[in-house]
Amino acid sequence: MLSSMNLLSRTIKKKRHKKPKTKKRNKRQETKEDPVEQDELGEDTEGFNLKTSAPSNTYGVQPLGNLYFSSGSINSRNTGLGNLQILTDELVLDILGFLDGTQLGVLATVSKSFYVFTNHEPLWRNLVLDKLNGEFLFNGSWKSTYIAGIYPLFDVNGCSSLKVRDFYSDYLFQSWLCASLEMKPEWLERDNIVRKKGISVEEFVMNFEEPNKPVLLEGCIDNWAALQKWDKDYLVSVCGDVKFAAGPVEMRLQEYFRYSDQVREERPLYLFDPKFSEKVPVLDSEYEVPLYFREDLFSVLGNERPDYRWVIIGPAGSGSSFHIDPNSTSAWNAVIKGSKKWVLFPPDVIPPGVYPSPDGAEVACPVSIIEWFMNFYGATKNLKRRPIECICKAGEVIFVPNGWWHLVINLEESIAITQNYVSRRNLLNVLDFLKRPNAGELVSGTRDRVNLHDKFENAVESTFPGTIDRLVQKAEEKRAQEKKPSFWDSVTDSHAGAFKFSF
Ligand SMILES: O=C(O)CCC(=O)C(=O)O
Repeated sequence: MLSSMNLLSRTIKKKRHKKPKTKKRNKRQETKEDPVEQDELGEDTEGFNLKTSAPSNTYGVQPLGNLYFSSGSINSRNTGLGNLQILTDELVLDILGFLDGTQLGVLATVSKSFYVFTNHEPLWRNLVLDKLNGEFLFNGSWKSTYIAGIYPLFDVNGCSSLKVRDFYSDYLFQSWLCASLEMKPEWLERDNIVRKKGISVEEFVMNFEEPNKPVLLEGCIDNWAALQKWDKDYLVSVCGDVKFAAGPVEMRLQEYFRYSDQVREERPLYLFDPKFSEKVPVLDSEYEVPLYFREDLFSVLGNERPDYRWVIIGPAGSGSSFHIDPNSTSAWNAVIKGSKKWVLFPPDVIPPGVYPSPDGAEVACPVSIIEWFMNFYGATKNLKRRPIECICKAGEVIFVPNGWWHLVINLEESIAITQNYVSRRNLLNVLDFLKRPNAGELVSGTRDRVNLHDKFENAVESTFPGTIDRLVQKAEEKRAQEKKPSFWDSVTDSHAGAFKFSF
């Protein structure tokens, strides 16, 4: 266990699109809303637990604060960087990112400091993904994977790593820490989502879809063959050598599993493939859209509809950082193996630590999901409007209403299916979204971003004539209704907080 420490906050900017682009308890609701006392007692008073399988390759990097307890007070980070010591660690790494593997190897011999910086695993990960483009066998670390891929005759197993004394850097330390931490129990215990089993489609629409509220649906995929069959061995036997999108590359499934079985890193590559049904039709035949989500108006676009269904596979610690789903669609996400922790904020509450750009096209957020938990989860307990949270387990399906921010982390190796859809309840939202002036930037999952609005509107109109007009009229009536004061509003004086009578 580590003692509590101050952690610096690192952010990255991402395009707003939810899904990575291809190319590139059974607690009921009543049990949930009380844990204020629990938070107050538990949070921040405990340290962090390291995973038993935490990566050991730290090169001896220590957090900067430890420098003040060291007798020599020398930071070999600075002495070994020479004139470059004035640069931030992030900038040093950005510069090193321009070098190839041989150059990094040569630079590593210059000083202890360069040795540590040039061995930073994300640099080697980028090189592997760039140069080997999905054609690699993960070899325990990204550096040795790179060397084995580029110089197959070189014996990477003979290489050992050195520990450097007196190297202090919060940035590098935190990167290791985030790869090594277990989720704290406090981060997992809040469970305040409404859970339903066996409700009718009408109840779902009235209580959740229409008011745009999340719900966890139990028992609605019990008939899926996938639920019984899909595990690592089965998937490898059916499609082990089929390539799937994982981060910026396409990898054979068996090679992805070889990677995900070994990897311990802050942001593991996540397999997130929008074409799995076409690539492996048998997978398509082993699940079906749950009853509640069968109305999907984007289907009127046929092959021209934006990407809408994904198989999602990842090790513990992988997941999706805060985002809103694309094109103002709603989604469902069904866990087939493993379990996922969800944190959801309504559309009008921006999660702490998340900074969307004014045009909504980009989002800056902490570098990793675990970093968000370390630095921002605690802030959610002071919010007036707390997030909806849950752990979604195998056989359960979560409904993610349009516009809701959400973050997901896999608590164990997980396999899931997700689909995004447009029903009549959010058709007008989607059309509005597609018509925004910066649609070319915002719309995702399709090549023809700018014309999607007109194509979709025309296709809906010709398949379901009059539907859009009826929905517009209904929305206007609802707005008028909401503006019209109720009887009690009309007889009370809202400013004085008293009754007003005008006989
Ligand atoms: O990682 C996951 O399973 C969640 C995926 C997600 O957030 C999404 O599909 O929008």
